[in-house]
Amino acid sequence: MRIVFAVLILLVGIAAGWDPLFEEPVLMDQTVGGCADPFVADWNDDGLDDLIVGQYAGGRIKWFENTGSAGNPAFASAVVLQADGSNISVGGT
Ligand SMILES: [Ca+2]
Repeated sequence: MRIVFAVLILLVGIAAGWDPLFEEPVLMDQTVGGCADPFVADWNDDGLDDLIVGQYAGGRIKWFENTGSAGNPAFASAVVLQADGSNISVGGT
């Protein structure tokens, strides 16, 4: 079953010790599977933080490349991450 994520908020933190400061949230209109678990990481090592989203439904991990900038992120459509030519599965339903 697919669940449409109407809003996904990306918090870009600027850490100052244990007192983080957050930028304005970025709203996304993307479709991911149920029980999504987003994580921010620079997956392709281009200096821009991307979104890595694990999902329970289907057990897939999706990469949303940041095609914008650090201060104004925009995200490409999802790419299902693979290893050895097969979709990575982390279990789930
Ligand atoms: Ca990146």
